[in-house]
Amino acid sequence: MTKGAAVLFNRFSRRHFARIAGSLALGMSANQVDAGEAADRENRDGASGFPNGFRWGTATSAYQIEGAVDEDARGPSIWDSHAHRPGTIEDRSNADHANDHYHLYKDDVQLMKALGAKAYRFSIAWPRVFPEGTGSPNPKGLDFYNRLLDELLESGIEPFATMYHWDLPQALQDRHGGWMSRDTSKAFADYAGYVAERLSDRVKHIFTINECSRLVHLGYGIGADAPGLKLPQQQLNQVRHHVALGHGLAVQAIRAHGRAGTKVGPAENLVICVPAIETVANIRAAEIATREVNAGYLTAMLEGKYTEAYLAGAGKDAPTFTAEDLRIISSPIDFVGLNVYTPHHYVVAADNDSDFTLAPLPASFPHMDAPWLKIAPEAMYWAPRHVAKIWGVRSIYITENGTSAADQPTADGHFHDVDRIMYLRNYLTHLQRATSEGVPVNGYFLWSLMDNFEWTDGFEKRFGLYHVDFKTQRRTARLSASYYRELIARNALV
Ligand code: PNW
Repeated sequence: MTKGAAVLFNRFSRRHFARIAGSLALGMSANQVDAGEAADRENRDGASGFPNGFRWGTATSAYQIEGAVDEDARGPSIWDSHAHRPGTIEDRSNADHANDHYHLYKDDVQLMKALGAKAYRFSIAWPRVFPEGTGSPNPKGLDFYNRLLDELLESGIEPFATMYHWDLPQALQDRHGGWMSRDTSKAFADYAGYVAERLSDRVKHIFTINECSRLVHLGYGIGADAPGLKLPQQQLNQVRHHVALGHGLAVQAIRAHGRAGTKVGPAENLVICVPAIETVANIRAAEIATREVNAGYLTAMLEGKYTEAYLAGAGKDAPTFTAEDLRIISSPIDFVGLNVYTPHHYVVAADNDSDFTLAPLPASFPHMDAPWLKIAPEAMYWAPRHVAKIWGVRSIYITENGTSAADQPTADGHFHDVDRIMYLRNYLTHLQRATSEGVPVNGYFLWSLMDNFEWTDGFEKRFGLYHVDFKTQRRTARLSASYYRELIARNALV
């Protein structure tokens, strides 16, 4: 416990004790004690609040919720093909219908409104806008997002759009091997510029690519995600370079075609390095490690170079690139989006060449409803703090945070997802630690508004504040929805 926290703790417990003692002596009623508690809570809010104007929102992505894959001339995406390939999805499902959000978007905006959320992060499906990836745009595809934006703004919800959340037009996979070719990076920028030109009158914040590292690693490295490839190391490193290049080209295209003042940045799943013990030496080691383990992505985007250790480690498999590529990759951005779920490494300072050791997570490390979702609330402190400290980033959004939970309905139809509430409360406590120390986090998007198609886990893993019955499309608020509504209303921890 920090010194400040210890002092606070003592003050609260002393006062609490005095109140209880006093109420017993005076024979106060339970109600009066409650009033005392309310006062206590107000005091606590003062110490546990978030900055004024902090944006609270929820997040989703196109393929995971929209459905309507054949409607209004949408082209096929690599995820349509992947999900229809036997053996790829845990429950043999696909997202042909998913949440039918394409038709139910108005109802879904009402779900956000009921939370009091004032921001929403969604993604635009590239194959709706350019069914062939490039060439003729499909106005009917873009119209869906026009309708969605109008609905959001009418409900007082600020839209934050992601340009690429993994649903590459299949045509680009067929023509160029997807991100194996820099033609895809260029096509991405053209599409992003086209969309920015038409939507930036209403969308002021744009994320380029969601989680470069996952799409590269799972899509092209181990082949679990679309397009399901297992490339050798050199080609994989080249894909990584093309994805980073696509980000940079899109930043430039969005600036060139969007309205003045349109803000743009990536939505990364930073590989999060937590100091194992919060000593000065370990914190320093965790910062050094963060630069290295993110060398292909955020480090390149923010520094305009691949680190020596990254290139040396890749050796003969290093990607081919030009100095101009690196200038593009590091085009100035307005903010960094961070998806924070889980710690990736605990770091211990070491007297070796790299100055750090990555401690492997023991098998006993606790996790949520998915084995990868290890529980470490402090990841929510260290991720933005590292990004602000190492690179001097002045605006950060938590673009995703949340957990799946396996709650079953009670006899009267309630969903008491108390483990999700536990997870959120603890992560948000560490987010509050960060903002109260001045780490410049401007908003938080909870993943997810509602249960949806969880990629290779199909519909088996449920991340929603709202439960979805996929047979009837009925949405039911879970207890965590009440938790989040309460937190938003107070702009403080609950
Ligand atoms: C994110 N990790 O994926 C995606 O952006 C969402 O589309 C997805 O539904 C959500 O998280 C839940 O899985 C991640 O291992 C997958 O750190 C894995 C990790 C992080 C994010």
